[in-house]
Amino acid sequence: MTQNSWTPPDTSRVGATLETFILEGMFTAPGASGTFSSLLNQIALAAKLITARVRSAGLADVLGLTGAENVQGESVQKLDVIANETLIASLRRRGHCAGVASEELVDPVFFDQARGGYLVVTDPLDGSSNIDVDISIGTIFGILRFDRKAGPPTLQHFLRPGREMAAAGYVIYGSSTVLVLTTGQGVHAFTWDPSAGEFFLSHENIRCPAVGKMYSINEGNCGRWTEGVRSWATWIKDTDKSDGRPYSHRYVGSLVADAHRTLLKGGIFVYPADTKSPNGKLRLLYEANPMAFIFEAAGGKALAGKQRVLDVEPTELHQRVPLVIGSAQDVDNYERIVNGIDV
Ligand code: FDP
Repeated sequence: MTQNSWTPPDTSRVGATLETFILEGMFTAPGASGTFSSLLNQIALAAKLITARVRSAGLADVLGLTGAENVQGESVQKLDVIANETLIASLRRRGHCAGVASEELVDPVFFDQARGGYLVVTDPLDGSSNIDVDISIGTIFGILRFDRKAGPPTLQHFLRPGREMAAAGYVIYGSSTVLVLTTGQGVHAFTWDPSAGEFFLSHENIRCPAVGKMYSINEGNCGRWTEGVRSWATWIKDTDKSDGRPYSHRYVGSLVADAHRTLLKGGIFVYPADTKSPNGKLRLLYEANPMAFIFEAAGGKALAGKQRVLDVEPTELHQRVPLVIGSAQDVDNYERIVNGIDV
Protein backbone atom coordinates (compact mmCIF):
# COMPACT_ATOMS: atom_id res chain seq x y z
CA MET A 1 0.00 0.00 0.00
CA THR A 2 1.42 3.44 -0.94
CA GLN A 3 1.45 6.22 1.60
CA ASN A 4 -1.06 8.94 1.10
CA SER A 5 0.94 12.12 0.50
CA TRP A 6 -2.12 14.34 0.05
CA THR A 7 -2.95 16.67 2.92
CA PRO A 8 -6.21 18.53 2.85
CA PRO A 9 -5.99 22.33 2.63
CA ASP A 10 -6.56 23.81 6.07
CA THR A 11 -8.66 26.94 6.07
CA SER A 12 -9.71 27.56 2.47
CA ARG A 13 -13.32 26.81 1.71
CA VAL A 14 -12.91 27.08 -2.05
CA GLY A 15 -14.92 24.29 -3.62
CA ALA A 16 -17.63 24.33 -0.93
CA THR A 17 -21.15 24.58 -2.30
CA LEU A 18 -23.13 27.72 -1.67
CA GLU A 19 -25.61 25.65 0.30
CA THR A 20 -22.88 24.34 2.63
CA PHE A 21 -21.44 27.81 3.00
CA ILE A 22 -24.85 29.17 3.96
CA LEU A 23 -25.65 26.23 6.25
CA GLU A 24 -22.36 26.66 8.09
CA GLY A 25 -23.49 30.17 8.92
CA MET A 26 -20.79 31.84 6.84
CA PHE A 27 -23.22 34.53 5.81
CA THR A 28 -24.71 35.25 9.20
CA ALA A 29 -25.34 38.97 9.31
CA PRO A 30 -25.11 40.78 12.64
CA GLY A 31 -28.51 40.45 14.29
CA ALA A 32 -29.74 37.98 11.66
CA SER A 33 -31.88 34.99 12.51
CA GLY A 34 -31.92 31.59 10.78
CA THR A 35 -34.39 32.95 8.26
CA PHE A 36 -31.56 34.88 6.64
CA SER A 37 -30.01 31.67 5.29
CA SER A 38 -33.33 30.67 3.87
CA LEU A 39 -33.68 34.02 2.11
CA LEU A 40 -30.21 33.65 0.55
CA ASN A 41 -31.16 30.18 -0.66
CA GLN A 42 -34.26 31.61 -2.35
CA ILE A 43 -32.12 34.22 -4.12
CA ALA A 44 -29.72 31.48 -5.25
CA LEU A 45 -32.68 29.49 -6.56
CA ALA A 46 -33.86 32.50 -8.58
CA ALA A 47 -30.31 32.93 -9.93
CA LYS A 48 -30.34 29.31 -11.15
CA LEU A 49 -33.72 29.72 -12.81
CA ILE A 50 -32.77 33.02 -14.46
CA THR A 51 -29.48 31.49 -15.64
CA ALA A 52 -31.44 28.75 -17.39
CA ARG A 53 -33.63 31.32 -19.15
CA VAL A 54 -30.71 33.55 -20.11
CA ARG A 55 -28.70 30.60 -21.46
CA SER A 56 -31.54 29.39 -23.67
CA ALA A 57 -32.91 32.82 -24.54
CA GLY A 58 -32.00 32.75 -28.22
CA LEU A 59 -33.73 29.39 -28.63
CA ALA A 60 -36.82 29.98 -26.55
CA ASP A 61 -38.20 33.13 -28.16
CA VAL A 62 -37.59 35.32 -25.12
CA LEU A 63 -35.17 37.77 -26.72
CA GLY A 64 -36.47 41.15 -27.78
CA LEU A 65 -38.81 43.82 -26.56
CA THR A 66 -42.22 43.34 -24.97
CA GLY A 67 -43.43 46.64 -26.45
CA ALA A 68 -43.90 48.15 -22.98
CA GLU A 69 -41.80 50.69 -21.07
CA ASN A 70 -40.73 50.37 -17.43
CA VAL A 71 -40.95 53.01 -14.73
CA GLN A 72 -37.72 54.60 -16.04
CA GLY A 73 -39.26 55.01 -19.51
CA GLU A 74 -36.96 52.33 -20.89
CA SER A 75 -38.10 49.58 -23.27
CA VAL A 76 -38.87 46.40 -21.37
CA GLN A 77 -37.21 43.26 -22.67
CA LYS A 78 -39.01 39.96 -22.34
CA LEU A 79 -36.18 38.62 -20.21
CA ASP A 80 -36.54 41.62 -17.87
CA VAL A 81 -40.09 40.53 -17.15
CA ILE A 82 -39.15 36.88 -16.74
CA ALA A 83 -36.31 37.71 -14.34
CA ASN A 84 -38.53 40.02 -12.31
CA GLU A 85 -41.31 37.44 -11.98
CA THR A 86 -38.88 34.63 -11.19
CA LEU A 87 -37.16 36.55 -8.42
CA ILE A 88 -40.38 37.78 -6.84
CA ALA A 89 -41.98 34.31 -6.94
CA SER A 90 -38.90 32.81 -5.33
CA LEU A 91 -38.70 35.46 -2.59
CA ARG A 92 -42.40 35.11 -1.78
CA ARG A 93 -42.18 31.35 -1.23
CA ARG A 94 -40.64 30.89 2.25
CA GLY A 95 -42.32 33.75 4.07
CA HIS A 96 -39.14 35.51 5.18
CA CYS A 97 -39.35 38.34 2.70
CA ALA A 98 -42.03 40.92 3.46
CA GLY A 99 -41.68 42.92 0.25
CA VAL A 100 -39.67 43.61 -2.88
CA ALA A 101 -38.84 46.89 -4.62
CA SER A 102 -37.82 46.25 -8.21
CA GLU A 103 -36.58 48.36 -11.08
CA GLU A 104 -39.39 46.84 -13.11
CA LEU A 105 -42.21 47.92 -10.79
CA VAL A 106 -43.48 51.43 -10.06
CA ASP A 107 -44.33 50.50 -6.45
CA PRO A 108 -42.97 47.81 -4.14
CA VAL A 109 -44.87 44.52 -3.82
CA PHE A 110 -45.72 43.41 -0.32
CA PHE A 111 -46.31 39.84 0.80
CA ASP A 112 -49.14 40.04 3.30
CA GLN A 113 -48.79 36.47 4.53
CA ALA A 114 -45.05 36.78 5.12
CA ARG A 115 -43.79 36.46 8.68
CA GLY A 116 -41.31 39.13 7.76
CA GLY A 117 -37.67 39.51 8.55
CA TYR A 118 -36.41 41.15 5.37
CA LEU A 119 -37.12 43.44 2.44
CA VAL A 120 -35.33 43.05 -0.88
CA VAL A 121 -34.41 45.75 -3.42
CA THR A 122 -33.44 44.54 -6.87
CA ASP A 123 -32.64 45.24 -10.46
CA PRO A 124 -33.67 41.78 -11.67
CA LEU A 125 -31.89 42.04 -15.03
CA ASP A 126 -29.38 44.83 -15.25
CA GLY A 127 -27.85 45.76 -18.61
CA SER A 128 -30.98 44.97 -20.59
CA SER A 129 -29.77 46.77 -23.68
CA ASN A 130 -27.13 44.03 -24.00
CA ILE A 131 -29.50 41.06 -23.82
CA ASP A 132 -30.00 40.57 -27.55
CA VAL A 133 -26.28 40.63 -28.34
CA ASP A 134 -25.08 38.05 -25.82
CA ILE A 135 -23.13 40.47 -23.64
CA SER A 136 -22.95 39.82 -19.89
CA ILE A 137 -25.97 40.95 -17.90
CA GLY A 138 -26.86 40.46 -14.26
CA THR A 139 -29.18 40.57 -11.27
CA ILE A 140 -28.39 43.06 -8.48
CA PHE A 141 -29.94 42.89 -5.02
CA GLY A 142 -29.79 44.39 -1.55
CA ILE A 143 -31.35 43.00 1.62
CA LEU A 144 -32.77 45.19 4.39
CA ARG A 145 -33.92 43.99 7.78
CA PHE A 146 -37.59 44.46 8.54
CA ASP A 147 -39.35 43.94 11.84
CA ARG A 148 -42.99 43.01 11.29
CA LYS A 149 -43.79 43.76 14.93
CA ALA A 150 -43.54 47.44 13.93
CA GLY A 151 -46.55 47.02 11.62
CA PRO A 152 -46.99 46.18 7.94
CA PRO A 153 -44.23 47.17 5.51
CA THR A 154 -44.61 50.41 3.58
CA LEU A 155 -42.67 52.27 0.90
CA GLN A 156 -40.91 54.19 3.68
CA HIS A 157 -39.26 51.00 4.94
CA PHE A 158 -37.33 50.81 1.66
CA LEU A 159 -36.10 54.41 1.84
CA ARG A 160 -33.13 53.75 4.11
CA PRO A 161 -29.47 54.55 3.51
CA GLY A 162 -27.40 51.73 2.05
CA ARG A 163 -25.26 51.38 5.16
CA GLU A 164 -28.31 49.81 6.86
CA MET A 165 -28.37 46.84 4.48
CA ALA A 166 -27.89 43.39 5.97
CA ALA A 167 -26.42 42.02 2.76
CA ALA A 168 -25.97 42.73 -0.91
CA GLY A 169 -24.92 40.87 -4.01
CA TYR A 170 -25.17 40.38 -7.70
CA VAL A 171 -25.28 37.54 -10.17
CA ILE A 172 -23.42 37.95 -13.43
CA TYR A 173 -24.63 35.90 -16.38
CA GLY A 174 -21.35 35.97 -18.27
CA SER A 175 -19.03 33.36 -19.70
CA SER A 176 -20.07 31.58 -16.52
CA THR A 177 -22.74 32.51 -13.99
CA VAL A 178 -21.18 33.90 -10.81
CA LEU A 179 -23.00 34.91 -7.63
CA VAL A 180 -21.16 37.51 -5.53
CA LEU A 181 -22.43 37.97 -2.00
CA THR A 182 -21.53 39.85 1.17
CA THR A 183 -23.02 40.62 4.54
CA GLY A 184 -20.42 43.34 4.93
CA GLN A 185 -17.84 40.94 6.36
CA GLY A 186 -16.03 39.28 3.47
CA VAL A 187 -17.07 39.24 -0.16
CA HIS A 188 -17.34 35.78 -1.70
CA ALA A 189 -18.08 34.58 -5.22
CA PHE A 190 -19.70 31.30 -6.20
CA THR A 191 -19.50 29.95 -9.74
CA TRP A 192 -22.36 27.96 -11.18
CA ASP A 193 -21.46 24.49 -12.42
CA PRO A 194 -24.32 23.47 -14.71
CA SER A 195 -23.21 19.84 -14.85
CA ALA A 196 -23.34 19.49 -11.06
CA GLY A 197 -26.29 21.85 -10.62
CA GLU A 198 -24.52 23.72 -7.83
CA PHE A 199 -22.86 27.04 -7.06
CA PHE A 200 -19.32 26.38 -5.79
CA LEU A 201 -17.19 28.86 -3.85
CA SER A 202 -14.62 30.05 -6.40
CA HIS A 203 -13.35 33.36 -4.98
CA GLU A 204 -13.04 33.54 -1.21
CA ASN A 205 -12.63 36.87 0.56
CA ILE A 206 -12.33 39.01 -2.53
CA ARG A 207 -10.24 42.15 -2.03
CA CYS A 208 -10.52 44.90 -4.60
CA PRO A 209 -6.86 45.79 -5.47
CA ALA A 210 -5.79 49.11 -3.89
CA VAL A 211 -5.09 50.51 -7.34
CA GLY A 212 -5.85 49.28 -10.85
CA LYS A 213 -4.97 49.83 -14.48
CA MET A 214 -8.37 50.28 -16.09
CA TYR A 215 -10.99 53.00 -16.14
CA SER A 216 -14.59 52.56 -17.20
CA ILE A 217 -16.89 55.37 -18.30
CA ASN A 218 -19.14 56.05 -21.28
CA GLU A 219 -16.68 58.25 -23.21
CA GLY A 220 -19.42 59.10 -25.71
CA ASN A 221 -20.92 61.35 -23.04
CA CYS A 222 -17.79 63.55 -22.67
CA GLY A 223 -19.51 66.56 -24.25
CA ARG A 224 -22.04 66.45 -21.40
CA TRP A 225 -19.58 66.14 -18.50
CA THR A 226 -18.55 68.82 -16.04
CA GLU A 227 -15.09 70.41 -16.35
CA GLY A 228 -13.96 68.35 -13.35
CA VAL A 229 -14.89 65.01 -14.90
CA ARG A 230 -13.25 66.08 -18.18
CA SER A 231 -10.03 66.97 -16.35
CA TRP A 232 -9.98 63.54 -14.71
CA ALA A 233 -10.67 61.77 -18.03
CA THR A 234 -7.76 63.65 -19.60
CA TRP A 235 -5.47 62.95 -16.62
CA ILE A 236 -6.17 59.21 -16.65
CA LYS A 237 -5.16 59.05 -20.33
CA ASP A 238 -1.97 61.09 -19.86
CA THR A 239 1.32 59.20 -19.79
CA ASP A 240 3.10 58.94 -16.44
CA LYS A 241 4.88 55.65 -15.88
CA SER A 242 5.33 56.39 -12.17
CA ASP A 243 1.65 55.74 -11.51
CA GLY A 244 0.79 53.43 -14.40
CA ARG A 245 -0.88 55.96 -16.71
CA PRO A 246 -2.32 55.89 -19.25
CA TYR A 247 -4.99 53.52 -17.94
CA SER A 248 -6.72 51.19 -20.39
CA HIS A 249 -10.34 51.95 -21.18
CA ARG A 250 -12.98 49.24 -20.71
CA TYR A 251 -16.72 49.91 -20.91
CA VAL A 252 -19.25 47.13 -21.38
CA GLY A 253 -22.29 49.32 -20.67
CA SER A 254 -23.68 46.68 -18.33
CA LEU A 255 -23.12 47.75 -14.73
CA VAL A 256 -22.74 44.23 -13.38
CA ALA A 257 -20.08 43.38 -15.95
CA ASP A 258 -18.14 46.62 -15.49
CA ALA A 259 -18.38 46.38 -11.69
CA HIS A 260 -17.35 42.70 -11.61
CA ARG A 261 -14.21 43.38 -13.63
CA THR A 262 -13.39 46.41 -11.48
CA LEU A 263 -13.92 44.44 -8.25
CA LEU A 264 -11.59 41.63 -9.29
CA LYS A 265 -8.95 43.51 -11.28
CA GLY A 266 -9.11 46.94 -9.69
CA GLY A 267 -9.47 50.32 -11.36
CA ILE A 268 -12.47 52.59 -11.48
CA PHE A 269 -16.01 52.71 -12.87
CA VAL A 270 -17.69 56.10 -13.21
CA TYR A 271 -21.20 57.11 -14.26
CA PRO A 272 -21.21 60.82 -13.43
CA ALA A 273 -23.98 63.39 -13.41
CA ASP A 274 -24.01 65.19 -16.76
CA THR A 275 -26.16 67.63 -18.70
CA LYS A 276 -28.43 64.81 -19.91
CA SER A 277 -28.69 63.06 -16.52
CA PRO A 278 -28.19 65.83 -13.94
CA ASN A 279 -28.65 63.34 -11.07
CA GLY A 280 -26.68 60.57 -12.76
CA LYS A 281 -28.25 57.60 -14.51
CA LEU A 282 -27.93 54.70 -12.12
CA ARG A 283 -30.47 53.96 -9.45
CA LEU A 284 -29.55 54.43 -5.80
CA LEU A 285 -31.51 51.72 -4.03
CA TYR A 286 -30.99 48.69 -6.23
CA GLU A 287 -27.88 49.52 -8.28
CA ALA A 288 -25.58 51.97 -6.48
CA ASN A 289 -26.21 50.82 -2.89
CA PRO A 290 -25.62 47.08 -3.40
CA MET A 291 -22.49 47.77 -5.47
CA ALA A 292 -21.20 50.27 -2.89
CA PHE A 293 -21.83 47.77 -0.08
CA ILE A 294 -19.85 45.11 -1.94
CA PHE A 295 -16.96 47.42 -2.89
CA GLU A 296 -16.56 48.76 0.64
CA ALA A 297 -16.64 45.25 2.09
CA ALA A 298 -13.87 44.33 -0.37
CA GLY A 299 -11.70 47.32 0.63
CA GLY A 300 -12.73 49.56 -2.29
CA LYS A 301 -14.62 52.84 -2.24
CA ALA A 302 -17.94 54.14 -3.58
CA LEU A 303 -19.01 57.75 -4.05
CA ALA A 304 -22.23 59.43 -5.13
CA GLY A 305 -21.01 62.89 -6.10
CA LYS A 306 -19.28 64.30 -3.04
CA GLN A 307 -20.59 61.83 -0.51
CA ARG A 308 -20.29 58.17 0.28
CA VAL A 309 -23.00 56.23 -1.60
CA LEU A 310 -24.00 54.34 1.55
CA ASP A 311 -24.73 57.60 3.40
CA VAL A 312 -27.20 59.00 0.85
CA GLU A 313 -30.63 59.38 2.47
CA PRO A 314 -33.11 58.14 -0.16
CA THR A 315 -36.19 60.21 -0.90
CA GLU A 316 -37.65 58.16 -3.78
CA LEU A 317 -37.76 54.51 -4.73
CA HIS A 318 -36.31 54.98 -8.19
CA GLN A 319 -33.93 57.81 -7.30
CA ARG A 320 -30.83 58.20 -9.46
CA VAL A 321 -27.32 59.07 -8.29
CA PRO A 322 -23.93 59.67 -9.87
CA LEU A 323 -21.76 56.62 -9.16
CA VAL A 324 -18.02 56.12 -8.74
CA ILE A 325 -16.82 52.71 -7.55
CA GLY A 326 -13.45 51.05 -7.56
CA SER A 327 -10.02 50.71 -6.03
CA ALA A 328 -9.53 53.03 -3.04
CA GLN A 329 -6.60 54.90 -4.57
CA ASP A 330 -8.29 55.33 -7.95
CA VAL A 331 -11.46 56.69 -6.34
CA ASP A 332 -9.40 59.05 -4.15
CA ASN A 333 -7.56 60.37 -7.23
CA TYR A 334 -10.87 60.86 -9.05
CA GLU A 335 -12.29 62.80 -6.11
CA ARG A 336 -9.25 65.07 -5.88
CA ILE A 337 -9.07 65.86 -9.58
CA VAL A 338 -12.79 66.46 -10.00
CA ASN A 339 -12.59 68.87 -7.07
CA GLY A 340 -9.59 70.69 -8.54
CA ILE A 341 -6.99 69.33 -6.11
CA ASP A 342 -3.63 68.20 -7.54
CA VAL A 343 -2.78 64.52 -7.25
P1 FDP B 1 -29.12 49.37 -19.21
O1 FDP B 1 -29.57 50.76 -19.58
O2 FDP B 1 -28.71 48.54 -20.39
O3 FDP B 1 -30.04 48.66 -18.27
O4 FDP B 1 -28.90 50.14 -15.38
C1 FDP B 1 -28.68 50.88 -16.46
C2 FDP B 1 -27.51 50.48 -17.35
O5 FDP B 1 -27.77 49.57 -18.35
C3 FDP B 1 -26.29 49.91 -16.59
O6 FDP B 1 -26.28 48.52 -16.51
C4 FDP B 1 -25.13 50.43 -17.39
O7 FDP B 1 -23.95 50.58 -16.62
C5 FDP B 1 -25.64 51.76 -17.89
O8 FDP B 1 -27.05 51.70 -17.87
C6 FDP B 1 -25.19 52.06 -19.29
O9 FDP B 1 -25.62 53.33 -19.64
P2 FDP B 1 -25.13 54.07 -20.98
O10 FDP B 1 -25.66 53.27 -22.12
O11 FDP B 1 -25.74 55.42 -20.89
O12 FDP B 1 -23.65 54.10 -20.94
